[in-house]
Amino acid sequence: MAFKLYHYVHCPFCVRVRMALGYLNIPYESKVLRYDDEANPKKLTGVKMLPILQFEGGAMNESLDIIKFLDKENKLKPSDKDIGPLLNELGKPIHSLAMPYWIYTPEFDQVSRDYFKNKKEMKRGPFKDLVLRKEEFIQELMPLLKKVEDDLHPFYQSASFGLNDILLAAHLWGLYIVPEFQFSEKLHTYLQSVKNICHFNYHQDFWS
Ligand SMILES: N[C@@H](CCC(=O)N[C@@H](CS)C(=O)NCC(=O)O)C(=O)O
Repeated sequence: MAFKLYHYVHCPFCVRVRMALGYLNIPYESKVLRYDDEANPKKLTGVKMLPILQFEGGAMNESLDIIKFLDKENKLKPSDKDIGPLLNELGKPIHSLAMPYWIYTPEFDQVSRDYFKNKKEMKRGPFKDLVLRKEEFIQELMPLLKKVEDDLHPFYQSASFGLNDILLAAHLWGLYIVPEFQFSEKLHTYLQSVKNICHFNYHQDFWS
């Protein structure tokens, strides 16, 4: 079956699908959409939300549903523990730190940057204030990251790699773009091992 993945490079929900595709060794066509492109996602699934997986005869969104659909042999066994609440907690400071930098990567031009900024500033406030508040977000993040670190054995709450590692790594990945933030050696090593296991290359679509 031929797969096409519509995604945003920065988006953690898209990154998790890219990681799963890599882990499962499933070839796919990568299609990075402009953030201000409303028409194409709506044409595919009716909503402006990525990631979208397109296949013969259909298209679907929701990253977890996509991964479940792709993982026919159940290689990525989910753990009993729902990591969703932790990801929500992490997402708040991570995204406030990362968003002002994401918009200056080659994924964006002035039009898509303004679209993203206007949309996100409605919820989070002006990006220039987010940048000024970076220490506050880093302080909020540190205890959460310590908790994550204490739970690496060497994978998240487990001796073996699983779906939760993909979900966690995809969320944490955003921090690599923040110049004032540095991962501990343990977390960096963990993220790099997830990257290798998933044959993940964050930048591949920027430079191809
Ligand atoms: N529950 C969805 C969430 C996906 C999501 O929030 N995608 C964001 C990008 S990170 C999006 O498409 N936002 C469109 C917009 O805000 O315009 C999933 O897991 O796939």
